[in-house]
Amino acid sequence: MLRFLTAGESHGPELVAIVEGVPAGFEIDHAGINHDLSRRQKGYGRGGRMAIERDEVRIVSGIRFGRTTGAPVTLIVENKDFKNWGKRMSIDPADRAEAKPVTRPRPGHADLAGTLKYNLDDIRDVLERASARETTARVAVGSLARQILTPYGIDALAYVVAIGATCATAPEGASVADLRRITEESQVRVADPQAEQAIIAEIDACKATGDTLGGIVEVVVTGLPVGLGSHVQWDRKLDGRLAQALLSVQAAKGVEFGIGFAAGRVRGSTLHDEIGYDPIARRFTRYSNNSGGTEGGITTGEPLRVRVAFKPISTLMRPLRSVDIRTKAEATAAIERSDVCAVPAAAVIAETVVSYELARAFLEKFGADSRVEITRNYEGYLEQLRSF
Ligand code: EPS
Repeated sequence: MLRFLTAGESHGPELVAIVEGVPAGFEIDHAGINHDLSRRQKGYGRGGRMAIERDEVRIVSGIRFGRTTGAPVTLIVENKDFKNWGKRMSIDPADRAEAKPVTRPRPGHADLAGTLKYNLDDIRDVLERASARETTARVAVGSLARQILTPYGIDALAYVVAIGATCATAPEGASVADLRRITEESQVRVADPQAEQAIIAEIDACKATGDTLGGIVEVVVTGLPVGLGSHVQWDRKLDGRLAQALLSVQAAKGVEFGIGFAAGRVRGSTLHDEIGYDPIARRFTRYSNNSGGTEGGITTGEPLRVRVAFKPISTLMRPLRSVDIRTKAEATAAIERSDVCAVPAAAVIAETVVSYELARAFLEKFGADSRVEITRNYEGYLEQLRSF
């Protein structure tokens, strides 16, 4: 079973992930993980932190000579900003006086609920771990997981489809390769140059007024076989698992598959993806993909299409009303250095989070201890489908 945990604070020395259940024999391209980490750092609208960091992963276990050994893989990303924090993130009780406590919770962040729940007297104890900086570790894990799927032709791509009130529309008939090329060059990861200009102008306007912006990203995954996930038990349904994974990303507020919430407003005859059969490829086909690639919690073999809505970042440079947790007096929320808009980065996070969850489902279906064994299982299954 593939599983992982992350640890680390936003301004602590480093972020760490331990991934267990990685089978042996997969070639891991270290530079590929660093590439995804650098993609996560990009995007118009990010704050000062990204100028300080140059996220690079150090792999300290589970890989020898570029190949997985089957042992747990430990991934470490250093926080370069740690050195600027002096003793404020120290573990030594003698350094407590060095840190001025944060006492004015930001509406929208984990600040207040986390501080009350854990009975803390400094909101920093919550915000350091709740920060979206943690996604650095998750992107490293998802990027590693992506490299388990790549040899089987499974490919995930995410891009931005809306920021604030501006929707970005991809060119009609664009292939995934086209979308990758166009969105990778875009400053806000959209496939629509006109929308890009409007979004940049809106980010500038928000920055000028001390405000922030959210948006929507779309993840598309091609090359999936029919049959990942299962209808037989609630916690094995793939769409449910993907939704949980995606909603656990900081600032995520909603997930929809295929036509999503619109499915509740149309008739069944319009919605459901009619079935055909291609006798040459010896596979079942669909006339549409409104489901977004899952039925009954199982992949249909059509591309997976999932959208995630992200709320605007909760640190506002023109802060909202709050209350000081010590004095209970009305106050404005604390200001942490932050981003105006991190939705382009959220797309990369969603892409890698989905890759991880799909790799987990893939290994559940075909899983074994080595790549050779997995490939044999996978190819045998494809042949079984063809001769069905
Ligand atoms: C982030 C690092 C953080 C923030 C942001 C995401 O760095 P810092 O707090 O030092 O500026 O830029 O985190 C948040 C928006 C948040 O609310 O926690 C990153 O690496 O992505």
